[in-house]
Parts: sequence; C-alpha cells; structure tokens
Amino acid sequence: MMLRGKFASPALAVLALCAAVSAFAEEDPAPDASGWSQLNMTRGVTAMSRRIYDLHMLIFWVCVVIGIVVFGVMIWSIINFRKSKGAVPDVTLVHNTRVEFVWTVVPVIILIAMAVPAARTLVEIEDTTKTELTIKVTGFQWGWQYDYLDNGVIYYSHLDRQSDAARELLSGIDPASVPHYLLNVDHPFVVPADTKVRLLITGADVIHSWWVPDFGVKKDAIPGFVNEAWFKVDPDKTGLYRGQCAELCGRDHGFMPIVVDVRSKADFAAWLKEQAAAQKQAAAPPPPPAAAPVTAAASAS
Ligand SMILES: [Cu+2]
Repeated sequence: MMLRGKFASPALAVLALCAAVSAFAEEDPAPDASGWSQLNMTRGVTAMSRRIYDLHMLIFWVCVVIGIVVFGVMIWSIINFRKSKGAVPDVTLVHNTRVEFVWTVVPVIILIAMAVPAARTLVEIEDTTKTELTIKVTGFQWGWQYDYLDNGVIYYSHLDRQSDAARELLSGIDPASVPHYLLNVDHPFVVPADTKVRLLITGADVIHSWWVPDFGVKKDAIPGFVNEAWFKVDPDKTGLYRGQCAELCGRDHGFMPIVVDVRSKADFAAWLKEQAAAQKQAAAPPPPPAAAPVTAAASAS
C-alpha cells in the first residue's frame, strides 16, 4: 500500500500536467516571425497546418513534463540517497509486482492519450474527399510540373534565372544581392484560397518530395506512384508561400524550390481562364497556308 501511494502520486501528477498542458496548447498566441519562434514549426495558413502545429506542441509539452518529472526524481534520489549520507539500498524494490505494474500501465495510458489526437489528425490529413480542384504535380530533375487536369493548363516551374546565374561556380554574383536566393521560381504554382485543392503527386525520374511548410504538406513524389495530398488556404491568406524539394534527388536537389501563389477565388478563375485560352491557342494547328502550296499538294496527288 505504502509503495503504491509513493509511486502513484508522481504518475498522477504527470497525467494531470499533461491534461493541463493540452488545454493550454489549444489557445496558442499569435505567430511571431522572429526570434525563438523561428526554431519551431510554422503555424501555417491552413486549418490543417494549425492542427498539425497544435498536435506537435501538445506532444512536445507532454515530453517536457515527462522529462522534468523523470529527471527531477532521478536527481532528487541521487542527492538524498547517496552513500555518504548513509543510505542503505532498499532490497524490497527488486521484483516488486505493484511497482512494475504501475510503471508499465502509466506509460501505456500516456501513449494511448497521445495516440488519440495523433490518429485523428492523420485521418484528416488523408481525407481527400470533397475536393474542389485537382492538380497533378510532377517532380523531375530539377523542377516541378503543374497540370490542372480539368482545365487543360500545364506548365513547368524552375529555379528563377537570377538565382540560377548566381549559383554558378565563380559567377561573381553575390547571393545576398539576389532576392529570395534559391527560393524563387520562374512560374509560381497558382492556386485559389478558400478552396479544397487536391494534389496528385508523382515523380518523373527519381523520388522527390513536394514540401510547403505553410500548408502543412510534405508528400513524396515517387515515379510510378500517385500520392495524394490536399490543402485549403484561409480566405484571407492570399500571397506567396515558399517550399522546397524535401527528398535528396540528385546533384541539383537544392535548386528546385516551390513557390505557391495563392489568389482569391475570382483572381484564380480569371488567371485559369486566361492560361487555358493561351495554351489552347499555342497548341492549335497553324492557320492554313496561302493558296499556292495547296495547289502544289493537289497537283502532286
Ligand atoms: Cu527533388
């Protein structure tokens, strides 16, 4: 009885602290783009990225509490039960069923408590139903291709020319003088805000990974496989968001950034219409030549 009381109270304290911390984690302050917060994950611009952030913080604080309790008990024991103070080992602690039961059950409870929110978030990440727009994303050495499947718009996105020139060996260009050095592209990936966008991600040569931290999306682009991901950017969060290939994909892995241009629904619709018309025109067969060649062809047959 005495032993159970002795060991159950720290365990209960851990659980109580975990519960308190989880309540605290849900009302996180506004993001701060400087200082210590830069060491942490971004809260992002989608409901899902914020859920991932909150889950990350919850698990982080659970780990902090466990760390403080475990190291606290350890250091306290080392100081108070040292040999020089005349401490005598407690032999009854060897193979004590009650103690072993407690130190097995408590971690199991903590693990289950963490698995529930983690599993819920994972299920939601994988939920690609009810999407409003589908875009195929293909990674290749070294760039990205975006294919708006239902609209006939398709284009490549490469490292911008300024970064590309500056990165050359002995280019003589100071990278600090290049805006968004190695994080800029020639043709950004244009998407609408406030729309559930589904990405079909694949690779054309080797494995790449499409990663935009602000969207909470990082998905491998594997040749022969189609991976799914989705995001829905907050209506008021239009603007540019940057990402990179997150899979070592060869020599120029560091030179295939991602820039996403999030526009309002109306702006996006206008852009898509314009692009579709331009690409249709470019793909159309050239206008029939003047009369003379037709006559020549006719006389030849
Ligand atoms: Cu890559």
